[in-house]
Amino acid sequence: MIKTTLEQLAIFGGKPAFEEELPVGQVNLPPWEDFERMFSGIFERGYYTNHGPLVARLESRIADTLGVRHAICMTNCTIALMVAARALELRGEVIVPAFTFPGTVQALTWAGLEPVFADVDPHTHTLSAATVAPHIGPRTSAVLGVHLWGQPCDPDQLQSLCDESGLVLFFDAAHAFGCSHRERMIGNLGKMEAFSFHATKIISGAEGGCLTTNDDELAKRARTIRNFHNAETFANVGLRINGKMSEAQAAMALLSLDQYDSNCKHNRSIFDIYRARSQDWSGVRLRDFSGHGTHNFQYAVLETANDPDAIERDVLVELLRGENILARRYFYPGVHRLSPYVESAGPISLPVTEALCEHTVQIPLGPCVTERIAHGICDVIEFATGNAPTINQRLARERSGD
Ligand code: T4K
Repeated sequence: MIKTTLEQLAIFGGKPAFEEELPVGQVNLPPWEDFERMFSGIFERGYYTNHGPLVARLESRIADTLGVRHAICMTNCTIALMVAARALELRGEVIVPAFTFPGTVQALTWAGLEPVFADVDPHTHTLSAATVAPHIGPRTSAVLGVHLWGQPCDPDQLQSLCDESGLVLFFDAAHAFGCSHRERMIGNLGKMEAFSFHATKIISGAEGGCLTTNDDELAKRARTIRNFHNAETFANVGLRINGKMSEAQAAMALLSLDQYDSNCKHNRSIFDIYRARSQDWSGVRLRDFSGHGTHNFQYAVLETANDPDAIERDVLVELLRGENILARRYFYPGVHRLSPYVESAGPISLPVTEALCEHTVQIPLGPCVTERIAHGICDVIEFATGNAPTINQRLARERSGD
């Protein structure tokens, strides 16, 4: 039912627009028969982890898909980033955005490095050469860019800056499987890139991740660090860890790769509905990923306007969640505002990051969103944006108890 009065909104006592909760995140599952077939193979072989045949197959398929020399599967993207930092022999400070998932920065800290936060570009939401340059100092060893929402993080300009300054450039590509920078697939940029195969990503191993590189020596180092066991030693690396992917994770990720094209196609069709309908929303803008290169369309990201007549971001999130549309404030707060960084970073000025943390919201996009549901979500947003001042005021009044 299309809402026509404030009272019909669930936050004001109405019936939620959807009976089932609609999560953000992909949460694609393979058909049960395929899952059974894959897992019965694992049971028959009785070989569950330690670089088994499914992990080997997955690495080769990822390398082929991305056109990269090496794909090294890991237990998740956070561990992959830690392994990358050790394989690259980084020291001292690494420049990183605060507008990202905490895992990006935590990986650096666990690798014994000092993250230095740089602001992001307001148009791309990613680091740029201009935002990074002022933070380069004598202790800087690298820049870790994040291909946020699957958009390439200024690879050409950042690479030139890092080459001039003698810095290593590597990327967190957790969001970017199947995305490209013009003709070049992400996975081939910088020295190394780290992907996530978490359940909420376009390729899911339930948990999982991988590193990619075109550098043979780095690949050997990463493969060695990934396994604490002497049996898998390809390079002299010092400290090692258990970052191995299990056969169960690889089975899920292989099935997910089989579904990649159809999942992207579905994402694109829903994204197109959001894009068309968002033209009628005032004070809320959908980030458009349909510009350059290929894209996986796994996220739908809205930005609310900094305008008293526009719907406030937190009001929009509360309102949507009331309707069982589980919108999320990704990413809030910035990592610089989280422990342990908030205590150690000192005064820090990241005005674009701060603004984005106050104005971005993710809405559902994945297998649970059919075309009908997408239109239903748009109807709610259209009503909210069209009645923003009254909704803002009524909520403020109710909160103050007047
Ligand atoms: N770098 C970046 C830029 C990242 O975004 C991430 C992770 C990483 C690095 C680290 O990658 P990994 O080390 O995880 O491989 C979720 C994911 O846990 C996380 O992987 C992801 N990014 C982040 C953006 O989202 P949470 O803590 O917000 O997840 P959660 O449990 O609240 O789930 C989100 C929504 O999905 C909820 O509405 C529930 C739904 N959901 C979730 C799971 C796990 C399901 O419906 N089914 C599920 O199985 O972080």
